[in-house]
Amino acid sequence: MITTVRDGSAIAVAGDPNHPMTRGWLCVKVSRYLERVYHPKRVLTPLRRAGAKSAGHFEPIAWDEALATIAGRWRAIIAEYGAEAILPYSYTGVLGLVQCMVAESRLFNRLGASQLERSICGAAGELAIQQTLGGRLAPEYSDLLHSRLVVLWGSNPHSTAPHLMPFLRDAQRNGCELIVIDPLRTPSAAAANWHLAPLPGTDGALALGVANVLIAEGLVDHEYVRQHVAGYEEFAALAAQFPPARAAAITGLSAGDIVELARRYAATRPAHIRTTDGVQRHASGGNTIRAIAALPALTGNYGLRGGGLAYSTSDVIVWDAEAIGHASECPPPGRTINMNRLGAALLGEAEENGPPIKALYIFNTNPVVSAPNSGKIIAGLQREDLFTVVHELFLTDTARYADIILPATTQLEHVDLNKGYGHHYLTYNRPAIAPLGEARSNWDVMRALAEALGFTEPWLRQTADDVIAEILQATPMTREAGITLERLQAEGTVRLPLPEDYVPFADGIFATPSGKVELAPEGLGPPLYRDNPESPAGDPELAARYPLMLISSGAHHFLSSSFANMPTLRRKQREPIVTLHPDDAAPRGIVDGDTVEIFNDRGVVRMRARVADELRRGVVGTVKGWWHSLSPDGKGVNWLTSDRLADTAGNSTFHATLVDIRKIADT
Ligand SMILES: Nc1nc2c(c(=O)[nH]1)N[C@H]1C(S)=C(S)[C@@H](COP(=O)(O)OP(=O)(O)OC[C@H]3O[C@@H](n4cnc5c(=O)[nH]c(N)nc54)[C@H](O)[C@@H]3O)O[C@H]1N2
Ligand SMILES: Nc1nc2c(c(=O)[nH]1)N[C@H]1C(S)=C(S)[C@@H](COP(=O)(O)OP(=O)(O)OC[C@H]3O[C@@H](n4cnc5c(=O)[nH]c(N)nc54)[C@H](O)[C@@H]3O)O[C@H]1N2
Ligand SMILES: [Mo]
Repeated sequence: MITTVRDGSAIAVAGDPNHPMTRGWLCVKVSRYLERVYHPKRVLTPLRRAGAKSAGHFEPIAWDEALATIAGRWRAIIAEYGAEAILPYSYTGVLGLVQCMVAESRLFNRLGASQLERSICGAAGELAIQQTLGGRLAPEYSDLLHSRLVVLWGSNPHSTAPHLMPFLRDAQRNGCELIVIDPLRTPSAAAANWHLAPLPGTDGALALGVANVLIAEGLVDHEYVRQHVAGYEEFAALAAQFPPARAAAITGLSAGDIVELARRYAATRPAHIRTTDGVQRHASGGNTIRAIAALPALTGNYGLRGGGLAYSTSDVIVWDAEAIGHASECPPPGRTINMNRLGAALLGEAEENGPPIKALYIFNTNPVVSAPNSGKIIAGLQREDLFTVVHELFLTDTARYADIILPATTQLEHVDLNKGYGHHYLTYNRPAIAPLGEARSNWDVMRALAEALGFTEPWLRQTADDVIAEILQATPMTREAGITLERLQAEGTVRLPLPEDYVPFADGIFATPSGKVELAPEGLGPPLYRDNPESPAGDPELAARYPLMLISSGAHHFLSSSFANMPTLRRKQREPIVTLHPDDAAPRGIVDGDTVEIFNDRGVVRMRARVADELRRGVVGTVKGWWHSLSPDGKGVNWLTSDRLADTAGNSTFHATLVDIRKIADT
């Protein structure tokens, strides 16, 4: 991204024409980034609560006073309860090396604070890929031009990865076939040759059904399996239990469609599967991704240009962990709190393995809007004895519950180093303008807090540039390739040292214990299928009361709850809308445009109904991101979602949510 600056103010942002991914254009959200930077409601000074929690009354204070207050409260809490009573709560408001990874680890390691299990997004998928392939590696977007078949499996790049789309469209123009597997007919699905709409959370059974057909019809690449796959026998024995008829009964697809999917996938090479997060925010998310990741192994698609599987490119470079967190110089790590259980943790669950949480330090995240089961989180944040600091750009729904709010910088105002989110380039984020008002970056606040707490370690005092230089030097890949801070500053974007024709796993070597694709890893076995506990199949009694399955995926004009307070983008996203199938709307007396309430035991949320046959009967769809405070009755979708954890890595299960919907009289 290139920013044009005049007299110290940013006046335009544009994609870098020389960057191989953005190629001169930005997505609908980031192209309006200046509206965010210069938003009249940015928080520009530290603030102290002046009134009841959540009332939204704050008064400005000086940084020195804010820092001294925080250090004083933390010292007192540590003296009485120990450092584990402090919980840092952060996610990926920024994804950079310094402002995310280093900022979330160093100071809190030094304190011995509670650790946060950051599992709200893709932890199940990440671990599943790790277990199966040994690391998260994925092909370049441009390799789609070599694909003859692309399967988008629970992935909606039209909205969530727009820079992929030109490559996909070019591939389609070259004759590549596109199959989309999604309970919703997303824009990505509408442009496909074939759209399959399984019941949510049943993709594990679908993948096993496809494997069953591949095996039964002799479509397996046995030479590839012999050389590069471990656990085939165990996996095949499991797949034998999922003949098309059974997979059809579970997924709600026809047996014929499952057979057809397997045949087309096996017959068209290279075939590329892109599976991202839709399928894994379910109770069996990890097993589902493992089952899907088996299919390229059975057909010998790994290592083929235009084939393989795309989940994430994140492990193509793994930063030196010690340089990031300096954990070896710190007290033993505190107990771990799962971020999806924030409400429960604040309301007593934390005491099962340590002291109560007495202090929260929230940054890079907006849990009141974005984390599951909002009602519990809000109840927890209202605790009078809880000392909450929120470092933010805006007075978000979360910041309203803070005792102290600290003003944060935007990407235009701080130094950072970004690695690819789906590609293989490193980009140095050079600040274009000075911080607005008294805003400080995440890392600068950590340095200031370290000083207020009296810590003298040099790695708590470094500038962001020094941090980057240290980590580039400590990480073998960048050190050996001569990728230095100076080079990044000079070139902006630098390709990772990978061969020009890089295709993951082209050498047939996987970083697993066996060196092969593991279909039944030691201690795990093959990827078992289980019904979502919160689904009609998993809990018929609950489904009798709440028969509709609610999916809330990424909004086209928001990034989670970020950007959802920007006037232009809010106008484009219109209002909170729930889409129902005509056959679900009719018996409820709901017509297009009605105001409705979506409800279950966790909450009641008001939205506009849209009636369309864009999704399966029994499935209703909305988006994540609308702020509660900008929603019709002050409640957003996560009042409805479950804080149950998935099978793998303590992942969230947002899409495993049962609800019902009723029409309400228009007001
Ligand atoms: N515009 C925009 N872009 C974003 C985001 C955003 O909020 N807005 N969020 C960013 C973040 S944090 C992430 S993690 C990524 C996520 O990006 P994606 O992986 O694309 O995730 P989602 O949009 O949550 O879901 C993708 C699709 O999965 C479908 N789905 C849900 N359940 C199932 C299921 O059981 N089976 C199948 N087959 N499909 C299912 C949904 O209908 C949806 O169309 O996007 C990133 N990009
Ligand atoms: N219903 C439902 N809910 C979901 C999902 C879903 O599919 N359905 N998806 C989940 C997923 S995939 C994710 S990743 C999570 C995301 O959830 P969060 O990580 O909470 O993401 P956001 O809601 O965008 O909140 C990020 C906040 O960070 C702030 N921020 C941005 N830059 C900075 C900075 O430099 N410093 C500081 N201090 N703050 C900054 C932004 O202003 C914003 O308020 O949401 C989850 N929530
Ligand atoms: Mo995410």
